[in-house]
Amino acid sequence: MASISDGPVLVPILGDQLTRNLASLRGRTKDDTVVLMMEVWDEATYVRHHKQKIVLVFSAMRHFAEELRDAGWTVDYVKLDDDGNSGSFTGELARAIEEHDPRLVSVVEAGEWRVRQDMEQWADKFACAVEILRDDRFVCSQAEFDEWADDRKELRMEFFYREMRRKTGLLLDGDKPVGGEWNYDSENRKPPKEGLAAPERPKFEPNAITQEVIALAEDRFGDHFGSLEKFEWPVTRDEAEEAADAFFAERIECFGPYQDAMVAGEDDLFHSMLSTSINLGLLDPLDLCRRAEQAYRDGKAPLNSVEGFIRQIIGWREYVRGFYFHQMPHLQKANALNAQRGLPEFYWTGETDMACMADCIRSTRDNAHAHHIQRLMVLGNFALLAGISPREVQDWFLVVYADAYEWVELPNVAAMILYADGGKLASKPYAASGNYINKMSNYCSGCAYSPNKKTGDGACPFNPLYWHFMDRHRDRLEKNHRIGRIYATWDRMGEDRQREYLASAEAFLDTLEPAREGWARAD
Ligand code: FAD
Ligand code: DLZ
Ligand code: SF4
Repeated sequence: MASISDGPVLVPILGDQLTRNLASLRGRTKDDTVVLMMEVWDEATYVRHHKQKIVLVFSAMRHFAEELRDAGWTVDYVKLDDDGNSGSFTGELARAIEEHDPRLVSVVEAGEWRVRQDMEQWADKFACAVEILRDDRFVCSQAEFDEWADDRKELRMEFFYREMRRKTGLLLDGDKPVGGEWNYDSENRKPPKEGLAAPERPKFEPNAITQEVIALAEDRFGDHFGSLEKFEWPVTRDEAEEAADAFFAERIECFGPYQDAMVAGEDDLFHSMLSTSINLGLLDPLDLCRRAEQAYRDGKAPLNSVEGFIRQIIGWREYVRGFYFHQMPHLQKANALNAQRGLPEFYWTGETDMACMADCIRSTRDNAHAHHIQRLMVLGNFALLAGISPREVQDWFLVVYADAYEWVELPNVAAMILYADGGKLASKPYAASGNYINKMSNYCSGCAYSPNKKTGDGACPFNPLYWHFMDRHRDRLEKNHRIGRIYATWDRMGEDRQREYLASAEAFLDTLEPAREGWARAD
């Protein structure tokens, strides 16, 4: 039973809710509100996050608390090393309720299922009214997604995306898509030309607050994966806006055409590099989409780039979030292809002769980032073809990226790259041989393997692994209208050639050393 108090409203703000436009803050008065922000061990250690992610989240939280205080808000901020830090959101909320005697706790729903489960207990646990508000930074509410999804046999992003275009009015002329098509992806697959490089993007030097957090991370999380040698992420709204300005001024033009291109040592190419800021709350996703549309309408960016960017945000980003809550908790355990192999150690060390994998892992270690096609068609594709256990791949992707939160990571990993949901999210597995990587990158010219060699010594491992994957999942995939035709090619090869492919794949798989325990989660 909630007690009657005439105390303030207590507004907990989580590490990925860093905006003054949060539903729980909007319309509140400063002298009647206490904002609660909590650095807690539970969040810092539920997986062994890349060190840069911990620095990013804590630094952005500390800067946001400062922004709020400067604007006149009262902020109760708990640092990780504060004496008596209970280590959990629920523990710190209990302490804050005791201290501030609020009449109401008003909080925005957590992005992760795990945290949302705890949050839903708060009303019963505390003698104080608790309201959990919808996170309206997303265009689509969960109720809306569920209603859309429950009516359908197959969930496909493309149809959801059109609904979101209609809902937001983005890139519409009346009720028709601008240019006549909803999707210009077919124009967005240019291979990289010789010497392709993007303009330098803004990088942000760590200030005193960030340096303090870097020292904390080195001290407390020094053995986590990843390098802290350079830390260049935006940690304030102003920095994030500067990063967005630079993207719209210098890179959006080529964003579309080269979206799928990969170049060794060119870690960002024309990607926006805004996911960390969007996910933290420093940038508003819909506002970015409107800016992209304006760039098109002002003749400053081509339609294929602008539509592609908007589709990633109101299409994929919204879609995977709706899908996540629609499919949880069983999505975490999904393993439709019964993949059981352990994650190879080289995912953590980068020590492999495969030049594409080594470069993507290096970027991941140094920047806590790899761009989409590296995650999907190199790192993800290898995990799919090699039959690595979804649980281990999920943990890896959740640990290593600065933009990783389970609501966005899990659908991309379990459903998009591993097909572990059996095809609910994607119409076919994104399986590809070395040909694809060779076409879309310059990796192969610097590799110990040859993409043109199909089996035996020196053959690109993706080639035999591709056919090994196709062969072992024939029963399921042959019926798939998007991929089933590939079996005619396989059958035409004849048994001897097939045996060579399978033996070559198995010989390679036998060389993989499983990762030691403890990289992703504490022993
Ligand atoms: P851009 O290429 O510039 O794209 C613009 C924005 O679109 C991104 O900032 C992001 O907000 C959104 N976006 C693009 N693709 C996706 C997608 N598939 N799902 C959701 N949003 C998308 N993104 C995360 O934010 N966190 C993750 O943990 C994450 N894990 C991924 C794991 C795998 C296996 C794959 C294939 C993709 C994952 N993504 C994840 C999506 C995507 O790779 C990143 O959002 C993107 O690389 C971030 O870089 P960027 O800001 O330069 O993106
Ligand atoms: C990622 C992260 C980390 C490492 N630490 C914290 C923290 O100490 N306090 C906090 O409020 N948020 C943190 N986060 C982000 C949260 O994990 C994220 O807000 C929730 O998981 C969303 O459900
Ligand atoms: Fe990657 Fe194969 Fe090319 Fe080497 S040859 S870079 S392993 S695709």
